[in-house]
Amino acid sequence: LSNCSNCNIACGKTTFLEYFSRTSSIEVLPEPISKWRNVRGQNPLALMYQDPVRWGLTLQTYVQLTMMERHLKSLAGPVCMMERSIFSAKYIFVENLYRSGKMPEVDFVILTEWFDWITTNLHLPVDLIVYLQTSPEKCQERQIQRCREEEKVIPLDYLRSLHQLYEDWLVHQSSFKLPAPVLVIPADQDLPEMLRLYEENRDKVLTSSN
Ligand code: DCP
Repeated sequence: LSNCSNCNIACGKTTFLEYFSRTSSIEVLPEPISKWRNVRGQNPLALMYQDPVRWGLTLQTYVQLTMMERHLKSLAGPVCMMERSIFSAKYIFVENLYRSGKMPEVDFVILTEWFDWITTNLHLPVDLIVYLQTSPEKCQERQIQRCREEEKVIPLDYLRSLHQLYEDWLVHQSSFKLPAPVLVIPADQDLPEMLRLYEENRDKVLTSSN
């Protein structure tokens, strides 16, 4: 059974997953970002940030494929956690490109056809969504600190739009259908406080997927 940790860019998903993989016996499937940065020598993540109108469809098609693979893999183990999901890829990142005028309608429609086919014809169950709720300002701070080359061009407004889409989907529950119940963990605090909060939520995080 599977859990998805979800949040804005650089909110601390990796720390969250590392914590639970270190302190419990669950299987963790990290976000396949290394593939998005290098698929047979190509870097669609960098291309998307350089020119989203031209390369948004390219990256998001590949994200959708790698996420689908992860969901199918998550069915193999007893308890499994993954970073993001095929749902957040579509409802947050693709939606944001489209709404901000950076994805042509025809690209959006084709991705939607693929997404609808996949989610209708394949069984991709999710048991719990863990939302690490961070302010866009905090995400920017963490993103600048980690200094990933492709992300140097991300403006605060981009993080704000993603944040709004996340809030509408997971907190107000007013936009898209939820594939699972949501556990919200506030995540603006520093590391020791975050680890304390993870521990406090341990049972909720682990038992909902048992
Ligand atoms: N991305 C995207 N479209 C998606 C999913 C992700 O454009 N459908 C981008 C956003 C980031 C990069 O991929 O630039 C990796 O995502 P995160 O930064 O959220 O992943 P991290 O591993 O860095 O997460 P965290 O910092 O929370 O540990």
